[in-house]
Amino acid sequence: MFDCKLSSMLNIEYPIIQGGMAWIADSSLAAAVSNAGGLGLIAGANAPVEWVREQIRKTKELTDKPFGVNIMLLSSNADELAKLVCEEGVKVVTTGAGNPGKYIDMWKSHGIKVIPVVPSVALAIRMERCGADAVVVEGCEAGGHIGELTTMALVPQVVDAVNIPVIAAGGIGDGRGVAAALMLGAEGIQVGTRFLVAKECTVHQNYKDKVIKSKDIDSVVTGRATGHPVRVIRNKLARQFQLLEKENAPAEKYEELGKGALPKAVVNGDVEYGSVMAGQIAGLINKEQSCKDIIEEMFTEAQAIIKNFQNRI
Ligand code: TUI
Repeated sequence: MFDCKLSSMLNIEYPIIQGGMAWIADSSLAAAVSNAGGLGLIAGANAPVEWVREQIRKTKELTDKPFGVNIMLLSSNADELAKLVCEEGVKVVTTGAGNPGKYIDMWKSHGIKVIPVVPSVALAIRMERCGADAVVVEGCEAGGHIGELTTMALVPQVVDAVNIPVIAAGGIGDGRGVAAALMLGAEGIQVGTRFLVAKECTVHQNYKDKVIKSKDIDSVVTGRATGHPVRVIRNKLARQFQLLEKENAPAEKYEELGKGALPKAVVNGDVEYGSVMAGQIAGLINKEQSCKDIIEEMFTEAQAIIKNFQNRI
């Protein structure tokens, strides 16, 4: 239906890839997104290598469609995960929170499609020169670790600067977002926050409810002072981070407060003292749905919007 370079490159039906949400994106979510015609991803994040290997193998049992692994480059075992995806025959790797340049040749030699997430034009150009197959251009509307620029401003600038396909991310939660991203010149989209509330997403129910209840202004960015800004839904933990920022506290204080905060919310369901990473589009999301319903709804809406505009011009 959406005939584009990205769908043919990745051998998927819809040009949508799932965000590699740390502690959340496991085989259940990845396989459901892939079975629905998108590209599902397993989050490497800080997980033990053997857990990631098991998730890759489980995903292969749950789907015969392509899927990928996201490698978060701030994680201490990024080197091991970079090798693991080669050993396990993973077809696609996305990366976040850093420059994956040193791994690209190894991944390419194993036939892996490499899609770094970039927050700037400069890094997109560097990634293209290093052999990346596409880039995810992520605006600061996204949840989790973010850059400075918005999706609206960044996507067209990267589209003008590179020849590889651009995948827009950050603030995309429905068909209007899909259509807008395509208008900006993107070949596809990456979605995180809406998949948080997917039926197949195994995040704690309290986390899903927090996303569903949140309104437009309920996300905040913490950690700017440490150079690692992270967008989360506001709660008691976010307020404690904001107080540290006001006091100009040393980096160790942030580390102490942030330690284990993501699993506290994801696994234990403590959405007051845990870190509830989600994007600004959370305010638009109001129900749990299957991945299939989410993807089909988004693309049916986008197609109707685009057709409607074609009739008006
Ligand atoms: O990576 C993400 N989002 C994430 S990772 C994550 S896990 C985490 N937990 C606690 C603290 C920090 C992270 C949660 N959310 N998105 C992709 C992304 N990558 N956004 C921004 C960037 C990025 C930033 C700088 C990519 C490259 C980069 O390069 C800097 C350089 O070295 O040139």
